[in-house]
Amino acid sequence: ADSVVKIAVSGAAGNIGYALIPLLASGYVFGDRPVELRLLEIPHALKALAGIRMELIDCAFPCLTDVICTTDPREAFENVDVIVLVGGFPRKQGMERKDLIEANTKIFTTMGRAINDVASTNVKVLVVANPANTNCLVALTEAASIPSKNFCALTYLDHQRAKAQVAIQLGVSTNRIKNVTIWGNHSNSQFPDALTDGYYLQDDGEKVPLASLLAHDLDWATADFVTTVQERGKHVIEVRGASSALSAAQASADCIKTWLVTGTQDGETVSMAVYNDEGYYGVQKGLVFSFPCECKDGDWYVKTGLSLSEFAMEKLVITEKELMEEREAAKDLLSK
Ligand code: NAX
Repeated sequence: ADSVVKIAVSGAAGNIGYALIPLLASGYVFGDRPVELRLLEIPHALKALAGIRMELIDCAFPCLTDVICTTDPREAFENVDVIVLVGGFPRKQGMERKDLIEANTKIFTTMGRAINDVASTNVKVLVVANPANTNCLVALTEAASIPSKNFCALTYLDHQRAKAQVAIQLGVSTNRIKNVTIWGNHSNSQFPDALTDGYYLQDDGEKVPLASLLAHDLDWATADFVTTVQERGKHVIEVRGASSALSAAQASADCIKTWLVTGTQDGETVSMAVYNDEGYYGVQKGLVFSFPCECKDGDWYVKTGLSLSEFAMEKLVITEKELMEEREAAKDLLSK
């Protein structure tokens, strides 16, 4: 029989947690492998978490072997295969970004140290909580004994948002859009890119470049499209009255599945924010930056050799600058 996949989820009683946990427990991500869940929360959410545990029992998922609820990151992370860090300090009205970074750097320092001390060196960590790229950087820096390749931050939701907008514009179904890229930060500074060579529409056996299909729509592809994707999260909050949770959970599950279970299809890439140890595309080393990635056998590889326009390079510099500022703000705290 297959070995049990042990998965820890922090912030498990929150909005995204509530939508993500069933995707992990039902076999959507890991097929019929048995799953053990470690659900991590802060004390005030422990009662709600106990309620989620009751609901999980009532789902009678055939693959779910155990659900452990805890407030101790060490208990949650010990010997697990996958960690999804969804729990963080939310941005409150009037809060400045530097306050958000401060509150979350503390949390992610704790997470990183616990991962360092008790997790297996093969553990894979997906950071969802904002500011996602910098939280991921803090965690992997603190978890010095774990390879940085084992971490990523979620930009898959932005990737799917970008594909969906291109599909709507072209009047085709989203699953026929192959490859777009979210470059940089999971924030408004990100660069959603639909025009680089190698992005295409799958049309029966034929691959039609998006750049040629969008040639008459360049104003849209370089302006409206970019801001729509950048501001999609904000727009969902305005309309729904709460931040994206269903789509964020689905993207988290799909990111884990692509990274760790299925890999990417031949010729296809997904967007993942990963530790830039190589200086890919001229981006400063040492940032967690979203790139087009291929996944195989549980590892990601940044797809290199795409030929970026001058316009794209300018956009990359903007989001790189923001990530450098975030890193500086977090570093100041780390050194204290
Ligand atoms: P919620 O506030 O509903 O849930 C967060 C949960 O985390 C709460 O239950 C809270 O008790 C818990 N928590 C806080 N500090 C913790 C700690 N130190 N240890 C363990 N648990 C802790 O937020 P939700 O809507 O679920 O969003 C979660 C995070 O995802 C936020 O940071 C949000 O900004 C971020 N998002 C990231 C996205 C992405 O694409 N990367 C998109 C959606 C979302 O905005």
